Amino acid sequence: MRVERSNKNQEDPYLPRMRESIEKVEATREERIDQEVEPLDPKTRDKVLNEFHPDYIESAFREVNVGPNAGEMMPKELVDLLEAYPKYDPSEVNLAKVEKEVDVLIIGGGGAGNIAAYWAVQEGLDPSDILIATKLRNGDSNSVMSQGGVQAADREEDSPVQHYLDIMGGGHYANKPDLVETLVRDAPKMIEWHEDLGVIYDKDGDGAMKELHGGGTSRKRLHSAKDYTGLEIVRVVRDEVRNMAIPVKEFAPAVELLTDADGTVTGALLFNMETDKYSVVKAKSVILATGGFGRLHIQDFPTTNHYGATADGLILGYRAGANMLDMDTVQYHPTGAAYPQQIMGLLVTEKVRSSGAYPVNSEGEFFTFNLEPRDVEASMLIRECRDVEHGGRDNGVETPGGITGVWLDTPMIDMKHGEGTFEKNLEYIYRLYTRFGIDPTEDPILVYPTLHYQNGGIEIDNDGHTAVEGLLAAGEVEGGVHGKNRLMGNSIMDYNVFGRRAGIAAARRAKGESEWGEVSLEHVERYVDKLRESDVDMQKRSPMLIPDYRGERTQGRTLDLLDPS
Ligand code: MEZ
Repeated sequence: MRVERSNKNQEDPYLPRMRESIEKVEATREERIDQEVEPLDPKTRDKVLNEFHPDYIESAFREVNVGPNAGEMMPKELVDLLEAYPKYDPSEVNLAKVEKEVDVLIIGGGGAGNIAAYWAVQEGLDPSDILIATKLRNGDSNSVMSQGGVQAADREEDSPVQHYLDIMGGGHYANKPDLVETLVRDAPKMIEWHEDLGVIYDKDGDGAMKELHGGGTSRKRLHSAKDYTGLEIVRVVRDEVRNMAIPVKEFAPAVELLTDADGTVTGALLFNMETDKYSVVKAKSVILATGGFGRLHIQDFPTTNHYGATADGLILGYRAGANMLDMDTVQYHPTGAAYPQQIMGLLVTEKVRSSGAYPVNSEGEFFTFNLEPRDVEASMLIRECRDVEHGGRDNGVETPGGITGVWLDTPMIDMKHGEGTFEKNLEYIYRLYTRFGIDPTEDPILVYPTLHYQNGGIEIDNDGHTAVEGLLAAGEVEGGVHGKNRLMGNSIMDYNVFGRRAGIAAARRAKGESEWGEVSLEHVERYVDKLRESDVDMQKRSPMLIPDYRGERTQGRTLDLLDPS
């Protein structure tokens, strides 16, 4: 049912000066609707990235001094956590008291964790020999917040080779080729598996899968469930996990991995957030599936990420000796909500652009192709908003909170494809905005890049093994698949393909181990020695577990930036 446009009866949610700019957008819409905008050539793309992408701001990065990636540059906010002392209180930890012994311990209850658990059972493990331990509730994750779609080359005019080339090009050819090959080969099978389980994908009247382009794709291969694709997939998989009665421990983040004398991972130290007590879980294989790091608010960006995305898995894995790849890049999604303030930084799915909407500047002009690879599109938006003095074009629209954004001309979608298209295919976005009196089928919405994804992560092989014996990783915490820039819809496929493979590999490894190993925190003690040698401030502690929004910090911006005066 159509929601009555509330601003017909209420005050205009846009300020008069914003409304004046919207009038310019409306005045040019008819002539823009059939206008073609060409993608940038490779040379210009590089130039724009160099000048405007936040990854190219050298002062935002710092060299890591300890651990397997010592000598590499990473975002300062991450290095602060890598170069920090453990959080647990040794006087409260009793390693001799083991709460549970399992075959496979999965740390994280998002898409990768639940999929790994499902496939570990398919590989022959008894569900009761698995444990999913998760920081928040099972399912609280970026996986469910992923909106626009999942890529798989399953049409005649497409092929895994084409998909492979797109991923490699999008990632600036820094990707690990064998991981990309694995992803594109497995992808069509994963979509079939979803359908068998009951995932409801968008279909045409004749039952064929509706597939769209995403930024940087050479073929239409985005499969979606309206604009809550990740939620739909995790809904179904999590139901399976529940039906199989795989044990789940909620509000119980791992605060450290446990290792034996050889450095093999043999379990984890969990922290019960409700009782403040630690517990020891021994495991024959451990899978890190803790997701990404959006809540570090790198370079003070707001984020699309869920509350628990605080890089915990990276910290734990790194202390145990797992190396990381591509941590010198961060993904900023081009279209985060810039207005109204209550939703600042939340995701406005790329599917809005895939469905025909274009970014438009304050004068009502196109300034970019709408489906450039993400890093390029984000840079084009930043260029349009930045003032001339700093090399930009100063064509953004300022919000009452002092943020500058550009219009995403959402009414173009119904104009191109017929009334009702937006509401039917982009239900979430429609509801998100109408709650604030903005009808995106009538008015454009204001957007600006927002921190969205950790392009890199812990290096894995094709089956999710890390460099550390006994430790596997799956989903956003691992790296290598996406190189220096992920394309839309490959994160969902990543957590599916490598969640499945890690679950199977962990189960196989566990079946080959007759006994549980010894558990110790010796690897942490060795890491602490190195921190001391590097004179790291003793006050610094990690993993973060929960972001701290007390004091000045809001959703990624300090309060003075939001002060309209
Ligand atoms: O892959 C993603 O990040 C995704 C699907 C996001 C989106 O724009 O919807």
